[in-house]
This record gives sequence, structure tokens and C-alpha cells, in this order.
Amino acid sequence: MYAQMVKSTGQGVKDPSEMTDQERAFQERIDRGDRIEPKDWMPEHYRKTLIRQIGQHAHSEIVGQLPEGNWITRAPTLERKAILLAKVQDEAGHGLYLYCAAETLGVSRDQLTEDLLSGKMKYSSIFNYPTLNWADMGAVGWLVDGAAIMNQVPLQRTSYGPYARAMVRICKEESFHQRQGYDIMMKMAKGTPAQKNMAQDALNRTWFPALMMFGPSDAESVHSAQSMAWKIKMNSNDELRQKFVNETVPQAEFLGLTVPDPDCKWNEEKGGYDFSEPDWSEFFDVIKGNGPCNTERLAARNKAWDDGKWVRDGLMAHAEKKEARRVAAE
Ligand code: FAQ
Repeated sequence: MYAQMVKSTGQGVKDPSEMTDQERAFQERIDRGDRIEPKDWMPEHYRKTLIRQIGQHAHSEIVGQLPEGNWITRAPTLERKAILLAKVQDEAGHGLYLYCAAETLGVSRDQLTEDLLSGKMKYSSIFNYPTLNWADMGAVGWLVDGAAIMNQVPLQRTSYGPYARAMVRICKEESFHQRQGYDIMMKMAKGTPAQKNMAQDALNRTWFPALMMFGPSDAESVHSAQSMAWKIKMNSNDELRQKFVNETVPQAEFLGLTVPDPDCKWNEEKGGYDFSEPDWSEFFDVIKGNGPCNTERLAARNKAWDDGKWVRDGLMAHAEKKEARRVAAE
């Protein structure tokens, strides 16, 4: 049953006439803006969709530490190292809050971990791209955390209480992450010509993968309709992508950099930028496991899990001894 849940293919929105009384009452609560809490009744598909989305989100935070962790030892100054270290630790914390939120839906953290490590569950496509040099730390903070905030600020109003509440702190921290990335880009873009070239190159390589973070186009998005009806998602993938481009292009201009899309132009009529679609065949390839770093990322997570076995075993042995002492004292 759990395997089917993870493989959930998405469905259209159920017509109210086909809903049971309980389902209709649930939808009315959502429409009124009520928060759904763990012990409340919820449709099975709502629960499964949340486990899928929150689980993927948690995995993204955890795997997302790897591309940046790669640069902690090579940060150019002590200050930059401390900042990057703090940021990467924050991502670990986000993963933990999100696993806890998913656990309130009846799935265990061990099960989620197992499904990440086996490749059954997804994590964000963006973390399957390499970080080749220090400028990538700027581009990741600015664009990847920037895209994450764009998606997550509305999720503070999502219908599921534990997810919405986890998002409040996460968004505050993501905002610091975005600023630190932009600060790196500022330094590099105003530095030597070679540094400015590195910043432009990092922007060139990160731009389209960042646009892919919002998911496939609305026409291809299997889950959006139902997730939006249930306020699990507050905006469509294309809406958020457009908002991200509108905010980010002026930030690139301020840096004196150019987004790598000759068709990216302000459209007065729509009050937003026109821009080129990412290469969707690349996106689907990456989420199928064939991106540049998928194998490396999963291998790193599997190694960390295996290397941590002695810690888990030690904690379990300690808990068992403690329990045995408690029982003996009764
Ligand atoms: N990557 O029907 P939709 C971060 C899959 S956190 C991989 O549109 P949905 C912080 C999707 O799962 C970044 N797979 O799906 C940080 C589905 O496949 P499935 C993560 C993707 O769920 C920064 C299929 O495609 N943020 O970056 C992606 O309605 C720096 C069809 O798609 C979240 O998870 C993708 N980009 O919308 C950490 C936010 N896009 O499951 C470290 C919460 C789509 O049926 C360093 N999640 N797919 O097999 C969401 O808002 C949504 O889940 C979307 C996707 C918008 C990501």
C-alpha cells in the first residue's frame, strides 16, 4: 500500500456531487480556510499527497546539503566558511522539521529514509547538478534559495497545520540564505573581470535548473489541480515560475549580469517578463535519475546512513538498557 502511495499518479479534482458527506464537509473546511490537524479526519488521498510532498521536500533539504557542503572546506575566508556552515546546518534542521511534519500523517521517518535511499522517493531536481566553483555558492543561495522561498512563503498558509507551521521558521532562514547568496554574487560581480566572469558563468549554468524547481508546466502537472483545491499547494507551478523571473531579472541587472535567455524581455501588457521554457526533456530525465549527479548524491546519502549505523545501534542499546533498568526497578 505504501509503495502505491509513493507512486501516486495524481487525479483530477473530484466533483462535489461524487463526494461523500464527509469529503464534502472536509472540502468546506478547506474552503473556509480552516487548518487541518493530525487527528482530524482527512481523505486518504489528501494524506498521501501530503506525505509525498512533505517527504520530497524533506529529502530535498537533506540532499540539498551536499552541493554546498562540498565548498565548506574551500570557502575563501573564515567568515564565508562560518556563514556557509550555518546555512548548511539550517538545511539539515529544515529536513528534520519536515520529517516530523510528515510523521504526524502516520509515516515513519525510517520509512521515508528507506524510500529516499532506494531511489523510490524523489527530491528536488536542482540538487542533481554539480557545484563547480565558489561562484556557484552565490548562485545557489541567490537562485535556488530564492526559488525555494518563492514556493514556500505561500506554503505558510497551506491547509495542513504542521506543514504550515514548519514553513514559518524555514522561510525566515531561507531568506537569510538567499541574502548570503546574493552577497557572494555582489562581491564577485563587482570584483576582478575574472571574478565577474565566474559569477556570470554560475548564473548561466543555474538559471534553467532553478526555473525547473517549480515543477513541470501547468499542463503537465499531474497533482496541481487537486493539491490546489485542497490548499496543499497555494499557486500553480507556472504562476510561481513567472513570479520568480519577475523578481530575479532586475536583481541580475543590478549585479551587471545577464540571464542566459535572449528571449527574456519585459512584457508591458502582461506586467511580467516573457522568457524561454526550460528544456523539459532534461528535467524529466533528471527526475528519472539520469541527471549529472543523481548517482553521486544517492551514493553519498547511502554512505552517510551506513556510516551512522554504529551511532543508531549505540542509541538503541542504551535505550534498551535503560528500559531494562526501569522494568527491573518496578
Ligand atoms: N524536482 O504534478 P507536479 C530547497 C515531480 S527545497 C523533482 O507538478 P507537485 C531548499 C513531482 O514530484 C526544494 N521532482 O508535482 C534548499 C511529480 O512526481 P511524483 C524543494 C519534481 O508535487 C535550498 C511530477 O514531477 N521544495 O530547495 C520537481 O504538485 C538550497 C509531476 O509534478 C519543495 O519540495 C522537481 N523540481 O509540484 C535546500 C517544496 N517538480 O511525485 C538546500 C514543496 C515536480 O508524482 C540548499 N513542494 N516534480 O512522482 C512543492 O511545492 C511541489 O511538490 C512541487 C511539485 C512544486 C515541487
